[in-house]
Amino acid sequence: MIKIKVAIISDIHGNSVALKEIIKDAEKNKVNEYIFLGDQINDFPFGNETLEIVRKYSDKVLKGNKEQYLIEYDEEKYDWDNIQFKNTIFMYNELTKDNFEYIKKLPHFMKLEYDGVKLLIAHGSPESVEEQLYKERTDLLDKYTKNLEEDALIFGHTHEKIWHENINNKLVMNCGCSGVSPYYVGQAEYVILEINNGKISDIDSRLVKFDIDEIKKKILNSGILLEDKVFMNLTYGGISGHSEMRFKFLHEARDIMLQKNGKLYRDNAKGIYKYFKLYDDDIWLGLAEKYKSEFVF
Ligand SMILES: [Mn+2]
Repeated sequence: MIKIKVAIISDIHGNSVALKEIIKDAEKNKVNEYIFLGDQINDFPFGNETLEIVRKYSDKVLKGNKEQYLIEYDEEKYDWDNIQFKNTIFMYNELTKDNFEYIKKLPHFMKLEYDGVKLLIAHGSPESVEEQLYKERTDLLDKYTKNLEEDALIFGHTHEKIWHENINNKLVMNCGCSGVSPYYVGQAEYVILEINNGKISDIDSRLVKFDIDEIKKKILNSGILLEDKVFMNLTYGGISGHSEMRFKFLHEARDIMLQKNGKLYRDNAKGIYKYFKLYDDDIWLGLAEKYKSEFVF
């Protein structure tokens, strides 16, 4: 009888503090395998530290859209000087050459097998890192499971809370968001999938505490605030009980940008950057002034 415990971790977004707590919890629970579903880095500026842990624990690691941004920025060398874009450039400059070469080689999806149980893992969807498989998108979930050879389709990217369903006789699971979930304060979610005797015997949604004050200190020491304070205020706000503020800020930015320019994306954007909403500095800084009472940096 073989029992395998697989930790599935998605969307860390550079939150190395949360990742360390997840690893501790997984080790306590006798996890033998680790899977990372993409967006390991970007948003919080602790990408190298995050990748050091990811690379130590697993070779089953996917590329997310946040890794893809850096790769395409490297290829195209966009000269976008928007303040909002500085967070991406900061991470691009900070990442070691070795880590950059590592993320370049990561796959968008992977087929895995544990004791006869077959899994298809993806960041967004089996076809795209950027496609969003929300729970309500039954059309897409049906499309991707109808002819699925594997027993399970497992993904992240939408930052919904962890959910799983049986669709077309397949397990469909969104593994939530470990590093920047808008639904928890100082808590990270991940999944422990247990395979026992050739069958999935348990799906355990874990919630582990992490120290948001430690993240605040690390942000202050990182140098990112010299480039742009707004993005860090939104990201830190998102994990410290102000995700509503973050949500409202970005929606207002979107509305103003559309009213002002009639578009959200750069004309010269290619690839994944066709999805990257880039706001003018006057909008970005204007809203920062409006929301400054809720900012901590
Ligand atoms: Mn993503």
